[in-house]
Amino acid sequence: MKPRVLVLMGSPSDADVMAETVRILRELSVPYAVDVVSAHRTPDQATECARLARDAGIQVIIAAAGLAAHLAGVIAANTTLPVIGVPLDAGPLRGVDAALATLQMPGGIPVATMAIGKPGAVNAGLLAASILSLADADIKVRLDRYRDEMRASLLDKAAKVRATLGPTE
Ligand code: RP5
Repeated sequence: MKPRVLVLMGSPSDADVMAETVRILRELSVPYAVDVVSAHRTPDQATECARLARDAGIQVIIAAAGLAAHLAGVIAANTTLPVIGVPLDAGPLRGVDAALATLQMPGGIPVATMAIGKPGAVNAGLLAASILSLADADIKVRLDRYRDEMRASLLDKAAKVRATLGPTE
């Protein structure tokens, strides 16, 4: 199947966290491709990746980076596809640097910025699927099922917490 979501990260050191995005896309059967491109170290590859994506059939790009995280912004500057940014915790500022760099885009070039780190990586996969679900009923069904299972799992765990920690009769 042709990839519909392109998952980019700024360094191989981002792969462990971005495995969470891939896990979600696999769970929802969304075809994806992965690459490592850097706004700073391989700027030509990053630009080319963004410029070729739409004609390659990509519908959403996820771009994750840490530190002075310009990857999502550079990608968004070179395509009008939706770009989801994931700021990563890669240094002493614990990802706040990357969050601000990814989030504070000037008007005209949007980046949908997720939370720092793993929760953001998970949500990037879900948001990409959600965008695709606008025109894909099968993905919508799988997203609804994901929510139902999450709700059921939490209700089950809540019942166990009540049983373990709740007041005695
Ligand atoms: C960013 O710098 C990458 O996205 C990574 O999060 C961070 C550190 O990269 P490495 O020095 O580990 O390659 O560009």
